[in-house]
Order: sequence, then C-alpha cells, then structure tokens
Amino acid sequence: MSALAVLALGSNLGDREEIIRAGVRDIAALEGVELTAASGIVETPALKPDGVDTDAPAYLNAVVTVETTLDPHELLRALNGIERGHGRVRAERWGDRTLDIDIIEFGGLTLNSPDLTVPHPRAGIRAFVLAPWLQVQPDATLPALGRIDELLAATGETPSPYPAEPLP
Ligand code: A4P
Ligand code: MG
Repeated sequence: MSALAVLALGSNLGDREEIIRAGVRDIAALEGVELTAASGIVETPALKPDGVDTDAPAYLNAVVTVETTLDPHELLRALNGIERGHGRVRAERWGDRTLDIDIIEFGGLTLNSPDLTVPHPRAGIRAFVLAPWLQVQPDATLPALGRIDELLAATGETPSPYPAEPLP
C-alpha cells in the first residue's frame, strides 16, 4: 500500500537554494519514498508569531509530492532526520532555520496526534505553501477548507517566484 503525500520545504538560513535542493534530493533518496513532482521555489518575508518580520532573513519555500509506503509517523521521523542533517536547531517557535520540512497532506488522512497533525493546520492560510502546492496539484483541496486555488486567492498574497533551475 502506498499513499500520496504533499511536503513543504522552507529555509531562511545559510545557502537557502542549495539547502532546499539538497532537501529534495534527500527526500527522493529515502527508502520507501518516490518523488513524483516538485514545484518551483518562491521567496517570501519571514512570518513570525507576531506577524511578518522584514528584519529576519527571507524564506525560500517549495512543495513536493511523494508516493510513499511509509506511514505518516515513519515519514515524519525520516524528514526530521533530513532536517537534522542540514544543521536544523530548534530554539524558538517559528525561529529562523536552515531547513524545515512539513507534512502538508498525507493520503487524504486526518491525524491529530501529539507530534503530528495532518493536514498541516496552517497550510490553508499560507500563500508560501499554497502557491507552490498549486503548481504541482492544481485541483487539490483541503478538508473542510476547500480548493487550494481559492484559498490562495483569499490570502491576497502572491509569493515571488525565485529564479532557479527546476528542482531537484
Ligand atoms: N508537527 C505536527 N504536525 C506536523 C506536520 N504536519 N508536519 C510537529 C511536520 N511536523 C509536524 O515543528 C514542531 C513540531 O511539529 C515537530 O516536532 C513535529 O512533531 P518544528 O518544525 O520543530 O517547528 P516549527 O516549524 O517552528 O513549528 P511549526 O509550528 O510547525 O511552524 P510552522 O507553522 O511550520 O511555521 N515564514 C515563511 N515565509 N516561510 C516559512 O516556511 N515557516 C514557519 C514555520 C514560520 N514562518 C515562515 C515559514
Ligand atoms: Mg516544521
């Protein structure tokens, strides 16, 4: 049995483009994971718990889809391992980071466990997730929220495409 999962990558420290690129390569190399699509890269100002922080380094974000035989928790552990491999240090909530990989969607499942909430609870209001996601799954929907093209329009934001060769 395999499931289609949607993963979002973000980086605002270090060589952001190379880190996103290496993160996608690492995901593709995971046992039990096949990369099926990758978006372009977008650049947006850092969103902090108090709002947008233009003094913090800006983020690059991208979204990939994978077909996986791992279960959601196995996938989360594998992704956390990739983050650690890129020097991720967890200090403050929504703090600057070399690499963040979030599970946005997993096979249409709804999951609420202490360490994993799927779909990602904030995906539906984040243009930096919705815009690249729309590139790889134009007809995607979020349970209870609806079509991601309409959710993106509702944010009123248009993340800037970041000039880069296609991922990975
Ligand atoms: N966790 C629960 N559900 C999930 C999920 N679906 N995917 C748990 C991944 N992890 C999930 O995450 C904390 C814990 O969430 C994990 O240990 C995992 O068990 P974290 O990566 O350590 O910390 P975080 O990312 O700072 O926390 P959080 O609340 O997930 O942050 P968000 O909401 O992902 O926001 N601004 C821009 N422009 N671009 C960004 O990408 N990202 C964030 C992080 C803030 N501002 C940003 C961006
Ligand atoms: Mg995270």
